Amino acid sequence: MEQSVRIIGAPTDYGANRRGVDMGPSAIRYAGLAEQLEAADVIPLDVGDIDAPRAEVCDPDTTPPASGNAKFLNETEAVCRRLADEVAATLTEGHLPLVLGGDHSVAIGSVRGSARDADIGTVWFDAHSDLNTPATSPSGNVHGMPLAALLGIGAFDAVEWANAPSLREENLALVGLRSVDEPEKELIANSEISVFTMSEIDQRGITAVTDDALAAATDGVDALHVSLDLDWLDPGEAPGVGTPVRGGVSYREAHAAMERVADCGLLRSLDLVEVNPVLDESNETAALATELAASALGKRIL
Ligand code: Z70
Ligand code: MN
Ligand code: MN
Ligand code: MN
Repeated sequence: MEQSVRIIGAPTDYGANRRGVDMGPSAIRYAGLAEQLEAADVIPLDVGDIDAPRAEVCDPDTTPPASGNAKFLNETEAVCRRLADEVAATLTEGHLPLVLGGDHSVAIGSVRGSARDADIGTVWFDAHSDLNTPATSPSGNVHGMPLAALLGIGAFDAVEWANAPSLREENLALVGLRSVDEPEKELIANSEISVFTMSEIDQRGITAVTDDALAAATDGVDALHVSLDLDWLDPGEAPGVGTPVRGGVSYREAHAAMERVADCGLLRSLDLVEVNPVLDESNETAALATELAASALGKRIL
């Protein structure tokens, strides 16, 4: 039976410090997502975008978390609740959810939705570790916090809408790190999270590193969620992202990693986030996102 993929747009930008990632879903569709998925022999279904409020009509101040700063947290909660329901319903109906961000805070919803009826592991392809809490965040931007939210760290302890209680640190792997804040380093050192920096990719190669990340994430679970922040790639390949960081993976490394994701055979749900068409060149970052989704879903050269 052919795999069907349901495209779910989550057009948020208030989790990031730059405007424009709310246009990610449109840009990724316009770049030819449906055609790329067909080339991967999957059936594309599109439910459009979930409701997300415009930043202009929102108040960045939220009911303060226990301590610290988390801008637009009320809006983030509303969108992530909707997205988790949509992702869970998509899986119940037998389709693979493909979530288009939006800023990376939407992954709180997609991971929670994917984890609702299965034990999952997660591989996070990102320049950043996204493990800040409202108390440690240098920016107050929630797109730097989704993993702390899902793991229930700091002010996110026992916050029902944000936590994925079945996601174990041991089944979380971060790949491609090169911008990690000091409190995040400390948190990682005291955790069971598997981390693979750009240095390790340089030394061991993308295939060996990705295979180790997949092995850790899928050990003892049923299925895999992959969250792909396009700032994982080098800005030379992917200029259209909210927070470019030099020294990222190349076009070929990114495809090689996504091909390993497909080969592992356990992919349950996928995010493509942080595409910023305002900063892009001829929509090339969105186009790259469609290609990488196709590779993760099994598209091959021959
Ligand atoms: C920084 C913070 C971040 C994405 C930037 C940056 C986090 N660690 N995440 N871009 N996708 O503000 O927490
Ligand atoms: Mn991120
Ligand atoms: Mn279980
Ligand atoms: Mn990032």
